[in-house]
Amino acid sequence: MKNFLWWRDGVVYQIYPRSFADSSGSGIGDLNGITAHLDYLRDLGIDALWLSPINPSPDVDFGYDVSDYNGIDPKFGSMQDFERLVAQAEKRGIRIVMDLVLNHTSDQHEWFRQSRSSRDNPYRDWYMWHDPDEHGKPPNNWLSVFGGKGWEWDEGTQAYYYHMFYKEQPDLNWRNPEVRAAMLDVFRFWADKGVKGFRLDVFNVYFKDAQLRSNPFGEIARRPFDSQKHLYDYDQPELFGALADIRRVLDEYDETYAVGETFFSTPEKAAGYCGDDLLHATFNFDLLESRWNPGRYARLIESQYKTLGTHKWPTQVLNNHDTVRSATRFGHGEDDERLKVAAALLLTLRGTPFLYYGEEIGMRDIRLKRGQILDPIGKRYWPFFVGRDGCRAPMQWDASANAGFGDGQPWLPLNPDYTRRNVQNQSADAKSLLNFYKRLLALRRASAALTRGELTLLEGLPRDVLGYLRSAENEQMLVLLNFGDANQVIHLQASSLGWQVCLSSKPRIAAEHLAANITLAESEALILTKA
Ligand code: ISL
Repeated sequence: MKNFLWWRDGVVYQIYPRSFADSSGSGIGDLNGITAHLDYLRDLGIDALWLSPINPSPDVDFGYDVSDYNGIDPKFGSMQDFERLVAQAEKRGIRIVMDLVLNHTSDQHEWFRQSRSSRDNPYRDWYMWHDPDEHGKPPNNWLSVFGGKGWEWDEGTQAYYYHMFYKEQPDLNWRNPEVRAAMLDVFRFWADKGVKGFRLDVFNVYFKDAQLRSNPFGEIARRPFDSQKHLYDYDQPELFGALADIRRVLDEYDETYAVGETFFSTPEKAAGYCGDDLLHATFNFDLLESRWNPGRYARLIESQYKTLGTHKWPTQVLNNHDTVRSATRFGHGEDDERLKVAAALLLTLRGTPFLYYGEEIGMRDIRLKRGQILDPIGKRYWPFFVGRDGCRAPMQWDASANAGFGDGQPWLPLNPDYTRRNVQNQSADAKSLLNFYKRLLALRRASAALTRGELTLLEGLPRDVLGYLRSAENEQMLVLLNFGDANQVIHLQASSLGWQVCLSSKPRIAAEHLAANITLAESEALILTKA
């Protein structure tokens, strides 16, 4: 395809490094494990790997509490291992996207150790410190989104510091120019190593209300631990300047991308953070949060278009490391047919698709007993919320001991279905979900229409069917997705005859010409092209 722009036309695959492949026998996945599987990823047909954080971390939040932005955690390997991964990936046309967690550091980061050591330490103002009021109380009522109070009392210096997440994750003071300069250096450090993209963890909460106003209570809790309406602890105007600074640094490098994770924001605000001098894109969790309902998806597609316009580029996500896997949400028992429809949706919509390791083989969440839970929010809020371990189980490579993940006892239990559901089995089975992903990815890669084409929803389809046209550069693709469990007859307008089969999740003859009436099988994903 001409003018291939990786972050627009390509596909990103998220790896949770602890869980992908363990080369050392420690029970924890590592960088050399990833490097060893690069051929698999190339053959799958992806363009970039987003690695959940690999910086040194005490792992209170499994890497999302960073104690050194410019290092590699020894449990994942060395800087040489990382450099080798970047080089080996590049050889296979795969770029590396780093996850930067810049809203907060670990309380073990040297900056915070300094900051809390005394009130006149040069790093004091790098974090959000506040004196107690005359009753000894913190400045406002802000809660941590992981439960409990947001302000933590520091005995040593007799002051509070703010943490939006765990108390071991103190928030940085982004209003301090030294902090901003240090953050820009982090981008430079990794871009100089050949990293081609950055995923910015909760970037829209970097700045909080300058007046530290209290948040209103009374919202219906999204989870048992969040009863506050977050009004003043995110989406502040200063953010735009900080994003523009970041973009200027990225633009000093070749095709270097930034995708931001918004938190508690609106799609309109998320779109406002994208632009030629801001972020390239922000995550859209519409698909991930939606029910299995074609009408709902149609409305989401329309509203994405409306909020982003033609210039800003969408992202499409069905899975990540914080959410119950799509196979668990949508799968019918062991059957993967619906997951093929979901895959076709993800990979034929307008926008950059993000896959999550194991999605391509339909990995289901693991179910843990209370005593096995490792995610602190799961431990704290069980049984109302069991935490996020379920979607973080070791990758299922084959049917051998530990599913081929590694020799050591894996840090989280394997899904017992690994003896059947694994990469090796699915590679050998032409009808598997894995082979469907591969065919879809190959088709998408070769098609300007499926990547950068315009999207037009089809009207007048049966209620269970979602259909849309993608068109670009004299190429047209028609996507028909049957979300239901019964056959559906689709009547194509006479003017749009001449379609032939390009790809189907059901047995069909490739290049078969279709008549005006097409019968879609139950849970069929069908992609047609103009002959
Ligand atoms: O995982 C969640 C709760 O179930 C989300 O609300 C999550 O806290 C939110 O999407 C922000 O997530 C990001 O930042 C967190 C980290 O724990 C998540 O893993 C990360 O994706 C704090 O750094």
